[in-house]
Amino acid sequence: MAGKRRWSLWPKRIGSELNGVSGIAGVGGTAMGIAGFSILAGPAAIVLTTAGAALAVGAAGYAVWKAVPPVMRKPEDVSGAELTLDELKSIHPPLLKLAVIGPSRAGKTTLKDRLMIRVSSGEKDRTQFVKAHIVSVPTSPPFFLALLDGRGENYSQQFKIAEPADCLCIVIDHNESDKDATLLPNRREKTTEFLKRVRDHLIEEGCARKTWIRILINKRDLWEQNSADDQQAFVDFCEQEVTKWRDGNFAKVVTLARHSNERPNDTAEFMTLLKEASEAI
Ligand SMILES: Nc1nc2c(ncn2[C@@H]2O[C@H](COP(=O)(O)OP(=O)(O)O)[C@@H](O)[C@H]2O)c(=O)[nH]1
Ligand SMILES: [Mg+2]
Repeated sequence: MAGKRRWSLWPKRIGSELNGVSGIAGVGGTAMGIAGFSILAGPAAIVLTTAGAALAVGAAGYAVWKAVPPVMRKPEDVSGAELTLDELKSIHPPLLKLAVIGPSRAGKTTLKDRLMIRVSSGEKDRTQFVKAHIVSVPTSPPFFLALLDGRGENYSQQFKIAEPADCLCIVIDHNESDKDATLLPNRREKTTEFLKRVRDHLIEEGCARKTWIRILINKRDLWEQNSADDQQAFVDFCEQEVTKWRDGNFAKVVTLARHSNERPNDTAEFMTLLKEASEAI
């Protein structure tokens, strides 16, 4: 039903609001009131006490009002929208959360744009903040999921989206360039380090096992230009990385695919995976 709120969340939300800024104002107001009452005498005490009480009551009232749970929205009402992780909590029924993680410039945002059938903004508009993008998967009826994207170089953003996600798409590549086919050893080191940091974080936080993890070896339009032997060595490296996720039992299923955001068939294949995910729910 439109306009519904989850009132059961209200008391907890009031608690956190009171702990915040309005709570501090409330305490300050109470202190002012007590000070006015106990230290001063005459009209000054009355003025200070009244002002303190008013501030405390006002702050508490503001906290209670601010804590009113947001109106629940239906997935279809937010299709194509960009939400914060907090706003995502007001979608009912809850959406499947897919975090797209990977080193900076691996092609995460481009993949998101392709899935949302959007022209990629490319260099002009680098990812700044964590966002949940609502993707409509073309099933009948359509299936909506929240694709979480953040800055690759900002590890805390990567952790923040990997943690609550039901599924992970890990985008890796051979070179941070969008034109250079050279298989760079230092990009491998960066990838290994990045993936280890994410796994360590998921272990530390005791995160639940993901439903699935898909690792995309992106930019194959470039790295497949190398000799067969060099390509094989690169794919072997990627497979070793996949093994670490499998051995660590981070998901029920961990799969690897060669991918390019420049190839519509590859995006279509990823969309098929999302359709299968919708059927599994
Ligand atoms: N050649 C090629 N370039 C790509 C591919 N995917 C992304 N890029 C380019 O790589 C750069 C970084 O992509 P972006 O999606 O912003 O990376 P993010 O930092 O992981 O979000 C951009 O210039 C993209 O156009 C791909 O599959 N092939
Ligand atoms: Mg990005």
